[in-house]
Amino acid sequence: MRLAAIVAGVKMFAAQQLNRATQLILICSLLWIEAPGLSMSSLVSSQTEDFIDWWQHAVFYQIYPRSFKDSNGDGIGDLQGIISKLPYLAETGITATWLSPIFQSPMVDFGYDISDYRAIQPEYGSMADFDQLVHKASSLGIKIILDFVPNHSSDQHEWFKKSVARDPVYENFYVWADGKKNEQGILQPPNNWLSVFYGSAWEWNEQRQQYYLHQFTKEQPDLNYRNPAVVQAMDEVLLFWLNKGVAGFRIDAVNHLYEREDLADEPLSGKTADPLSYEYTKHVHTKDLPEVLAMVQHWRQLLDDYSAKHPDGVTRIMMTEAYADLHVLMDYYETADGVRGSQMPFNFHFITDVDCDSDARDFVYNVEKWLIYMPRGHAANWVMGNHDNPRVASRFGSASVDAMNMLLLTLPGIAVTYNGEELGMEDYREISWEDTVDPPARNAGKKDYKKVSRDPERTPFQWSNASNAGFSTAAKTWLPVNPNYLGLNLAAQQEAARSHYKVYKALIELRKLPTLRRGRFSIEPLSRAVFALRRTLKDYETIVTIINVSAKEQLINLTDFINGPHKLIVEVAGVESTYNPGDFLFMASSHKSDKNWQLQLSPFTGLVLSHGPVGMSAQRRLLLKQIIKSFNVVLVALLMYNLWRHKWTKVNFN
Ligand SMILES: [Ca+2]
Ligand SMILES: [Ca+2]
Repeated sequence: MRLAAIVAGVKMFAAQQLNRATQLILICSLLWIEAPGLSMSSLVSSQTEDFIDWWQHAVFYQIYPRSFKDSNGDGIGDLQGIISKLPYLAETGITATWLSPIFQSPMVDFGYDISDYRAIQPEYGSMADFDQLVHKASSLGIKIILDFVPNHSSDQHEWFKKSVARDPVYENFYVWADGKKNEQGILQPPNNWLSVFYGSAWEWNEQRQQYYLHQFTKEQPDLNYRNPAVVQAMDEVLLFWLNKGVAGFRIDAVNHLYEREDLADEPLSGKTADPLSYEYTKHVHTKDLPEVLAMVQHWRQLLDDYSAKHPDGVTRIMMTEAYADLHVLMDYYETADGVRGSQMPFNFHFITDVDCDSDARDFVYNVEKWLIYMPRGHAANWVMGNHDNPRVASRFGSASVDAMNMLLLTLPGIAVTYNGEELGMEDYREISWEDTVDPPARNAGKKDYKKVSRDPERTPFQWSNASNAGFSTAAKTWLPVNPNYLGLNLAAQQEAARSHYKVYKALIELRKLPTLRRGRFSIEPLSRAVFALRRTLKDYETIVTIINVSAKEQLINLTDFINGPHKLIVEVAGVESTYNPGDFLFMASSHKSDKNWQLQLSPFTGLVLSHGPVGMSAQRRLLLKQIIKSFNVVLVALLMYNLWRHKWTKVNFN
């Protein structure tokens, strides 16, 4: 009907204004766009696409606010700094970002110790700044996810102060316990539980004459989720921020929420002789308790109810942080009896299970295992980096930056990028002891701090080669800027003909293809050095990503993997690649099988290729699609104008 109406409209318009030749061109061009079955129609037809919710194929860009952009020259990143860079995110193609904590905090653990869950940390800005951030982000099509830190508050939170004072409302808001006297009559913590950040997980409070639990620093007392008033109070925090317009939450350290009630000792692991190291015990009573799952499901219900009640229809989501067994993570998605929890139980396997020594089979196995275990009907997610782990360039080597982004952004589902990874920023491991601020690094002492410090991956974002990498005008920034910023910065990469940033941006653009949004997926090792993944969708081009994870150049025969087409198009090639986007690669025809077609891959590089059904690169076709759409809009506008000028009754079809 739509097609018929448009054709009739064009005929009417043309009958009055144009000669026959022009009429024909107009009608043909519309037929070309609208007619089903023609390959080009796949470029504009979206009505038949399966429903994909906003988050199911998004790239979530993690911002570490303290290091992103300083707007007022105090050396600390802030909300106005983020606001000023939202256009950069939009231009890059980012549609969702999650912010590490921005709430009021004494900053013992840089915002993961919150003293007021409903206030903005003054050095980051005001609530008005936050409202402006949400508003501006929304106008640019970017959704904001906040970091929700439920396991513990700061010891400076009013709740904790009142709990210490045994205020009846807050007395049981935290996990308190009496100590045990040893044989010498000296008071000891109630059990052998250890802090993730080293030492006993218990701290004596003189005023209350009891120990309190802290799974992280002693300034981060654990909240008591066995108290319904705590659950209620935290629900209200979530609703407060939902009402501010956020699209969901990243939930911090979720598997530490509950501890065993009888405070039994944890068994020894045998992994280390240091009784103060977190590795000394097996955390069977302080981590991954079944009650965690029930709380995640409770929060999911809260988010679903909120989304259902709001006319905008936007699904509010949660992403959960838990370094846990695969079976546990899959239950977060959905339990065996069908109860749904987190939309995104973070998949940290690219951080924890592969590194620069992994071969192609390790990578394939790493991807497959998540997909094999994931319950049907859910979206996979792939986290390539975050503020707690060394950067991609430092884990896999700087030569692998483009290949890892190709992998991340062509896998099915959700991609998570830590700020700076689009440039291939590197850890600054040589930060001096004097400049080191990360709590576990300070706890480890001057001799060992470099091994555990998270400061190296948290240094300021490298915007340009200006002073402090364009991050701040301060004399001293909160963490030193990596001195490699003179060569490695965004401005340089935006100007260069080829750069990590340009590769990243091209990959995000490519992700708009229906094949990458909802195509089927397979992955295979082609050798120990090379693996390839394939995305296919009926009537659309196939996308193939090939990655060489070895230090040697590889010649690859793709004949078996690709099976059929004679021509491949290079969609994305890395900075060091010998190929260029738009290059055609021709395979030998079958009767010349003695000359099997080979592809050359430099060490640690990847390529994203496409083939069929149209012999044009997907990038160019996306551009053409925009042009056709614009053309369509102009035509419709002309028709509307004509309808307004000439009544239908006056039309004389010829
Ligand atoms: Ca600032
Ligand atoms: Ca806890």
